[in-house]
Amino acid sequence: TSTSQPYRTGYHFQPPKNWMNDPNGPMIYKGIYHLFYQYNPKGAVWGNIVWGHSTSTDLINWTPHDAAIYPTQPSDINGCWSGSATMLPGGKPAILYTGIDPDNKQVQNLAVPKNLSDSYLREWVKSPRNPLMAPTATNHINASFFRDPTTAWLGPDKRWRVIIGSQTKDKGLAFLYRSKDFVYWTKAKHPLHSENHSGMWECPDFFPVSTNSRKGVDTSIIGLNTKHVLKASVGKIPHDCYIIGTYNVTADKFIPEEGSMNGVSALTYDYGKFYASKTFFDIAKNRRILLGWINESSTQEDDIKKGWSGLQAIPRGLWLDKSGKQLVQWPIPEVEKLRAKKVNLSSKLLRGKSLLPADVEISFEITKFEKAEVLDPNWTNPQLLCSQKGASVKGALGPFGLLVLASKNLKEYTAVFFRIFKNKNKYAVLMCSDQNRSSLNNDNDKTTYGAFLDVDPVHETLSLRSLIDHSIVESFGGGGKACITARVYPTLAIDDEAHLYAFNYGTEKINVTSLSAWSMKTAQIN
Ligand code: DQQ
Repeated sequence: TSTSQPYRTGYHFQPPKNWMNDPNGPMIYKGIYHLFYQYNPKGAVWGNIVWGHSTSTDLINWTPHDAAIYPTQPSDINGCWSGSATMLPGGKPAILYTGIDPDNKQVQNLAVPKNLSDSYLREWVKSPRNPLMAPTATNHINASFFRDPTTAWLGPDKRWRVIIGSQTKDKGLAFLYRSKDFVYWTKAKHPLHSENHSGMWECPDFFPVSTNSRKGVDTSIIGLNTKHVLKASVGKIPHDCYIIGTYNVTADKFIPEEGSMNGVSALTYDYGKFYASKTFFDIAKNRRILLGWINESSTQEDDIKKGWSGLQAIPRGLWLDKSGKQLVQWPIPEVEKLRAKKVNLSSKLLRGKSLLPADVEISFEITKFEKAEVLDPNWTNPQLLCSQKGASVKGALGPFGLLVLASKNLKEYTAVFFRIFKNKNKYAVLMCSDQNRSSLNNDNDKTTYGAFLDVDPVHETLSLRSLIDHSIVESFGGGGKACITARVYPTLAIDDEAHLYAFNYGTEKINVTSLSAWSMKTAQIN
């Protein structure tokens, strides 16, 4: 980074310049990880969309390649939108993606590698049969709401299945298609799943998770000791929401158990900024990895000035919590290779360390709960609660946590913190990321984010980890049970002037049981 570019990242993926949005077609092929992404080669705003391409051996350091998929056929001449990779028998990757045709209709296309012995998969050949799935006069698909094919899965009947995000009226849904050969696709009578009032389902994802291990499960595995997760990017919230349930392959239906795509009971990957995400199964390390797009919170004018827009989150491992009621996410261990100087202040509070970029882990212990404020039954919206009770509002048990990207005089800081409330005969933990004071530049969107964290502070340690990188703060509460990502643009707290503090503005004592902070080496990113 330089003084002219204080917001470019040290270890979060971004192209050298221009606009980036959704991660596309992540996969591992011959030991190489591939990340494609929605990219505008011509500027820092959305448009002219092609598939940018980078590869990596550790998902942290990346090598750039030329765009992999770009408009060449009538079926994608107005844009190559989001899609996913599937490993076909014999380890041959295939990409299904949305193309925008000459009438601006959304259709689904197939591309396969030109040369399977090139582990960088630099060139892709499109099927002469494209488009393979399209809105027609008879299938009642709205041509403006038909996009983002998932990784396909193979049923016991040897047929491939894929879902495509859509909406009819206000109902969000996932159309299901089947194919024997990956080329001829037939629409199933019923969608895999739908939900009223959830609006368009962008970038759906559908995959199994193990019920008794953190290990990932390959996408076509159905049955014993697994549940299924259906995720959709719900634009009107906007969040990546998910439902945990089971997949009945005979009926080809998803049977939901926990979560929804809308409303207060929606389970969300990340309660801050995180959208259009996608998982893939990493066969080399038997894990399921989640990638997500982190949009800017700055104005379009500022994006054009700085010449770029959009980051990718640090890849996260993802698994089913032992409660079976939610997912857990944690940054992949590869990111820890970037940890440099360790600042270990054991139980003492960290005061004003200049540390950027950084990785911080802190754990708290609460011994006296008597004074905890009572949770009002009307306080059902954690984000609202966090904005009403921001970092500067004193309480009893909290706010306590971290001030990151803080200027020395605390004119600027981003506060990531907890509050604990008494809730009947239990305690509720609120996790917040408060961007209100993050920058003296008031043109930025400084919305506060919040989530309830399913941790019992009486019997469990309450932990927080934050990955801090110039203009992004990714926070993980309770070992990854709630994640909140924020974009911030400090004007004072940059480079050596970016400090880190642990704080407790509550009246009650909170013990810091462990605190480790590392400065982070710069990753090789394009
Ligand atoms: N971004 C893509 C679409 C997708 C949206 C276009 C989600 O395919 O629905 O760039 O951010």
